[in-house]
Amino acid sequence: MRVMMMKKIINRINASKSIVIMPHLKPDGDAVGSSLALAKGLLKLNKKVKIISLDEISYELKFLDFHDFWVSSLNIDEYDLIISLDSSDIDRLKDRIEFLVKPIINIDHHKTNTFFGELNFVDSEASATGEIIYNLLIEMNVDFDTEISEDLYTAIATDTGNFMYSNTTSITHEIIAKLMKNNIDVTEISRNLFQNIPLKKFIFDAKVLDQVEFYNNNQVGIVTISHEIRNTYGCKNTDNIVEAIRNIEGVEISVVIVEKENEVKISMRSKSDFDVAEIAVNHGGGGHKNAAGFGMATTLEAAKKLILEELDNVYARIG
Ligand SMILES: [Mn+2]
Repeated sequence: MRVMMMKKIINRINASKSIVIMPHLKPDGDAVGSSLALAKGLLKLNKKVKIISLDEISYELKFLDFHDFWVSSLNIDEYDLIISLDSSDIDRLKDRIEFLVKPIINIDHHKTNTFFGELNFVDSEASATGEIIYNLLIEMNVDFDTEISEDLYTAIATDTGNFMYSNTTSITHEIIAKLMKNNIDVTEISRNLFQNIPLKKFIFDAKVLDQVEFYNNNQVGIVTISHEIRNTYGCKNTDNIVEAIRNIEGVEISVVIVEKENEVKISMRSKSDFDVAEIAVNHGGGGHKNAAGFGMATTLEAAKKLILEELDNVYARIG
């Protein structure tokens, strides 16, 4: 099945002249890294290619060479194909709705993927979309240079929590071993990705982490982040906070509730077998077993109450 779908996608790409790549909104390391690797690979195959995103690339990913590809606007009439990367559903592209007027190939690894494309390659066993793009570029006989290898290393290293999460497999490490043969500097990449926090962000994190509350015998850690404090420190990305809470001894589930313009965003992480994607899907969101989220038009306090009730129900069920 997968081999056939990969072949269909390659045929479709071969038949195309100009391709727009769409990573999900608020692109993370996997979305940015796989988009850049695919764009650079397609350029080698003489395709006209751009990556469209309305978001700025996050500080820890700016070391990747994105300038020739990353645009916030383009003339969609000049393109004949869209490739969506790392998006579980069409809502993750909805900020660019006016560009969604060409056939879509959907490539992703979220088990909650809704198969919204004309062709869909969804492999929930892949640790990152970067793993799928690695295989696609191999199948298309693209020569892996240092840049493409760095982009894919970044995609996989970030989505596996630097190879710590349960999605990391022997295949992940086999791919990484092959990428490392292409003259990439893993120490330098890791420094950029993980040891590069702006001081302002660090102070913001310290203030937020001071407010974390614990429930269910300290197995649940939860914090709310107001619009005001995010604006004061200019901090958009709070993924590291939900991860820091999860990293505490005995914590099984961490929850960060962020106040946005017209809604609140609930982001959850879990250890071991607790499936937070189930809760997210019930509320119209998505994700993976150990990392998921959703949005809601409500207040911070109401969202917190709702999550605590949901978790109480789950705890009552699993004991
Ligand atoms: Mn991903």
